[in-house]
Amino acid sequence: MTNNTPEWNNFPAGFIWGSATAAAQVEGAAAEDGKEESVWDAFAAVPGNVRNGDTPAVAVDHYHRMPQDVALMKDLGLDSYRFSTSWARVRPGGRDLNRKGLDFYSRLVDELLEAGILPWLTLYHWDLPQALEEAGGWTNRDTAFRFVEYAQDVYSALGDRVAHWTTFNEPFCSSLLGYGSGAHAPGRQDPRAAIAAVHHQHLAHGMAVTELRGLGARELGITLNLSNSIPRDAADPVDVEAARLFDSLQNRIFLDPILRGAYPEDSLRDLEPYGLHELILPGDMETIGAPIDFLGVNHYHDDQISGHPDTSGSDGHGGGAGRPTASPWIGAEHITFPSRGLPRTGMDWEVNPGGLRTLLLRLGEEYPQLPPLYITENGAAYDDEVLEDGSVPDTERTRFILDHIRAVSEAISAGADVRGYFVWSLLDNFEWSWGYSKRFGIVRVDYETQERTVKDSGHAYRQLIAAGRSTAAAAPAV
Ligand code: PNW
Repeated sequence: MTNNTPEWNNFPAGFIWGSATAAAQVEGAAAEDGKEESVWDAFAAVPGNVRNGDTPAVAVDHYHRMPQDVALMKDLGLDSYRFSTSWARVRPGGRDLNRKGLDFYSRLVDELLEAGILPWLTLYHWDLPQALEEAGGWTNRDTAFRFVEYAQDVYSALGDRVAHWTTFNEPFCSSLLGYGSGAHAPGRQDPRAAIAAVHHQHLAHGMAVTELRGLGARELGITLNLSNSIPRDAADPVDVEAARLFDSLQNRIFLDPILRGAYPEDSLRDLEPYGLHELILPGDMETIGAPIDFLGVNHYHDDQISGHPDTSGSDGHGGGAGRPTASPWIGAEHITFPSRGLPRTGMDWEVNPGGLRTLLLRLGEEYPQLPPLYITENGAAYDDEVLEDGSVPDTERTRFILDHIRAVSEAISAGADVRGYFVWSLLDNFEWSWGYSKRFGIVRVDYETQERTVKDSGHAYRQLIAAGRSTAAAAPAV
């Protein structure tokens, strides 16, 4: 397959090609230089929560191998590196600043700038200090205020060198999976707590945007994991209603408050039994709707939804990898995800690149005040094979990435304002409740030796970026 469609070369000048990771997934050094436990350290310490008893304690040792990892990014030709700062490293107990922890990120940013790589910083990629969880975590409104203090610390140390600031990564996961289904840390299974976590993370986002804007931040945004909600049978009212509920919980309860300063009417009605109304204090929605400069979109799969019991072998969804989980679909626990018979990745997620194009175009149609978009994560887990010469011929991942990049290109041709694309992930890493059993990297990590090897997908991505730079027509063949 050669990707020589006319759309292939229409990426706008300055389009950012990057790759992403998150602190808890790569850093390790979980108890070093003053870092204390995050909810993920605590969650992983409980047997059964994470596949094979894996923990983020060592991960891929990025904390110690950071300069080599930045050299690797440079070698791949990345324009930008999307990483997160660990709250439990910067403010270990959630309250006092740990200068040594913050210094790590300062060194990382210097190293990136030295290599000509744009730092793209996310403040919250799920590693809440455990001490704050013990005070109620995201069910406690006070946590939003603690978040703003942490954001101020990071901004005052790095604001002179980092232009792109993302408040939250996928609040869906850190609220509905963390407090609703229990598949993610802190592992609570309480629908009211999950809804409180949604609202308080929104509030923390809005307050931090206002605060950092006041301090001079130039590019502020949030990253959401969005997914199409396709009714199994558009003529079946049961499926249509299930798709509405899914869309509300997966997409619109995040998009609408942030882009319109209001929860959707139907979501407010659906979630009244779980206390959403009572959580909203005067002024909250204006705070949450503070203007942002970009929206990050993470996309892995799109979803066919039904309101009927599933008989077709459900597409893998939101489930945990070990412990029994509840449904994250608060008030819509009955919805199912019938298979469409599409190929699946190692996460059991169906592959449908055209879904990304549809999603990007829908955002533009439904949200007139939509800021520029960046694909902040897209990628796939597969079981990689390592050949005797050490190479990793990950053909399926390569195809997945290139097909999705083509979908982005098609969306741009059709009018979507997309300005960058970040592959998830730079390195194989700690895949949350799946531990180290799922590999998303374009670079393989040997977990015994910590040796890094660029996979074929990494080579293809390097070639694609280089081709774009030289404006050559050639895209890598798969
Ligand atoms: C995202 N789900 O996580 C995250 O932002 C990454 O940290 C992660 O490694 C990547 O996608 C791959 O999973 C998700 O169960 C984890 O619906 C779980 C779900 C969605 C996103």
